[in-house]
Amino acid sequence: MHTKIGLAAALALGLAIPAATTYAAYQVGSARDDILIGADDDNQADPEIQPAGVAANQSLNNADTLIGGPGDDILIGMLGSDVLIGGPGEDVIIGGIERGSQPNSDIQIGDTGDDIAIWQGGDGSDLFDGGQGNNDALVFGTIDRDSTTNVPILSPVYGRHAETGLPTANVSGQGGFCTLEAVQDPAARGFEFLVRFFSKANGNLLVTVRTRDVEQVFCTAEDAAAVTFADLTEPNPQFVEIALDAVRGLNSQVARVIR
Ligand SMILES: [Ca+2]
Ligand SMILES: [Ca+2]
Ligand SMILES: [Ca+2]
Repeated sequence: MHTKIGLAAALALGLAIPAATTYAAYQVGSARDDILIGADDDNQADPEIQPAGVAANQSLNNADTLIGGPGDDILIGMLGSDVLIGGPGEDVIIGGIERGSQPNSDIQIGDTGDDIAIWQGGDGSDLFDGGQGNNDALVFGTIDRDSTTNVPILSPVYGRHAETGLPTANVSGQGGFCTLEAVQDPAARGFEFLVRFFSKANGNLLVTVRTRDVEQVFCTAEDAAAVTFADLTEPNPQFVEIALDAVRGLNSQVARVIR
């Protein structure tokens, strides 16, 4: 599955696939810029894992561990509660796309460099630990995906990420909005903020993403088709509505991803 998707993505982009090590449910990137996509192959359909006639689920429910290593990597967990570790470099991390399939709570660790985590509607409550870097960014938006494979589409770009391309996401037009809460005891929790995502249609709270060492959050206004931004390095950060062309000045990599 991984090879098929990776090959299709690479062919669509006219790219060579960088060498990466693949094991069931565990993938380690090369020293170059890798595209790692969760294999979603540890589940009850695997007869080695799930003995015939056994009712109890013996599988990892499609959980994968993706380790980017050095380079500006693209990590995509797909289904299941995945662990995604960017390693050094400016990594882009997507826990989904899950579209309501559960379990779907991903642990996303950026490590050094300015990393971006992208959550989309239907993904679960997650954690994003940006690690070192002055501009680790959490983005809420509807990711452009292949309607058959559900895999995010990586579009060709120049400069950084030219080897992999970048995903794109509709932030201004998504059907939800975000609020922000600082946790009372970040040292005890191990994370600093709770970013809550609500449905615009009915006001219901849908998911909460925990952040640690994340400096920026991009989401959507409650009452407008517009981008909101929160600077988590400020004393009492709040979401404020911003013009789309203001994103470049805040985070040039995010500006290439969102609309
Ligand atoms: Ca997965
Ligand atoms: Ca990396
Ligand atoms: Ca980082």
